[in-house]
Amino acid sequence: MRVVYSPSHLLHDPVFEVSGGRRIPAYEVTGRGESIRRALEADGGFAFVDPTGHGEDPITAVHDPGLLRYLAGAWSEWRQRGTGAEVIMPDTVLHPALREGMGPAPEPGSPCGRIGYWCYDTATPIVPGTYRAARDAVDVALTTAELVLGGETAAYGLCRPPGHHAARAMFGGYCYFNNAAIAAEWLVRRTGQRVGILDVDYHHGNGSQQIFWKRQDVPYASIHADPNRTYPYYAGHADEAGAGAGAGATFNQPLAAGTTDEDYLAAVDRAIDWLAARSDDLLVVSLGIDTYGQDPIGDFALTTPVYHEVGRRVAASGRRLVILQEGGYFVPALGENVRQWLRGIEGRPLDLGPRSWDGPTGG
Ligand code: OKP
Ligand code: ZN
Repeated sequence: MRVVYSPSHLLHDPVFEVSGGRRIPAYEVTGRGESIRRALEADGGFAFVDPTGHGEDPITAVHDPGLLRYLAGAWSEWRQRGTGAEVIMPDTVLHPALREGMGPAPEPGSPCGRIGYWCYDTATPIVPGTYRAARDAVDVALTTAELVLGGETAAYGLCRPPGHHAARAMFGGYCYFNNAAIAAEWLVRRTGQRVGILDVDYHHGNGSQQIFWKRQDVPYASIHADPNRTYPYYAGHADEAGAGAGAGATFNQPLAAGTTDEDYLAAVDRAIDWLAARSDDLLVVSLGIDTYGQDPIGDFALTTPVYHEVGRRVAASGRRLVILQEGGYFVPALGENVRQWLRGIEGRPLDLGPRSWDGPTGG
């Protein structure tokens, strides 16, 4: 399988985030991308490809051009302010009730106003290399989509930073641009087909859901932790099913803490069947590995072999697959779990060898 990878993800190197009122070490770190790169290189069955530039148009096909403009200039405008802060992070955000009944707020002119206008949380710091890395992650996604249009049955894009929390006009949740949504929209425009999104990250992809909420040509199926207990808190409930032309084209399966391999596979089967009835030849997969039992921010109980089986079942759906990395924060096993997932896609056997975290001499 072809793997699209860019070392420029290393430029996005946040040190901390603010979670539950505490300054904690960032979870979305460069080591994640390198764990995956190393595991796929060591496997020997993957061919690495560089991304190619696709410009701004595929981004503004999905996002507010103001969001792109903001992210492109955020670091230099913040630095000119001269506060010496090491990251850009909001202290004041545009809560919808602030202007309830009064119409939309204008985009502010001041740096502190602008960050809270576009960003909704304190988990998604902007550092000097963030914009370059986020733009290149989009190109990784689009190059992966292009490989599949060029005839590959499946290809994998090592997107970092991830994307599925980024909405049309908002970023957050470690995500800046919605890589999967941009790839799906690009595929729709290229092929005229209905392109499904299968989101298997532990968190609900509120951004992807928002972007395609009123669309029937990009059905969105997500399997995730119940938002009543987990980020992103305000979306991903089972009764959210889309609206307008997109009524019935969103399918959420919120799951309980402690979700097992067996529970999870049943949800995967339901999502695959649901998508099979609503999409044509192509699927974009938002591949998160934060469903793993040892993930520091997840509470599911999945084990390494289930990733191989999920991959096998997704491949058995017969769709051509654009597989894009989202989350997964237990770095020691992240690369191995991605590797098993992709081996499952290719019909290669589960390989719990000596290199594997869960293998006989692993860990
Ligand atoms: C990104 B992806 C909880 C903080 C959660 C953000 C999590 C973003 C996950 N106190 N912070 O879906 O893996
Ligand atoms: Zn996640």
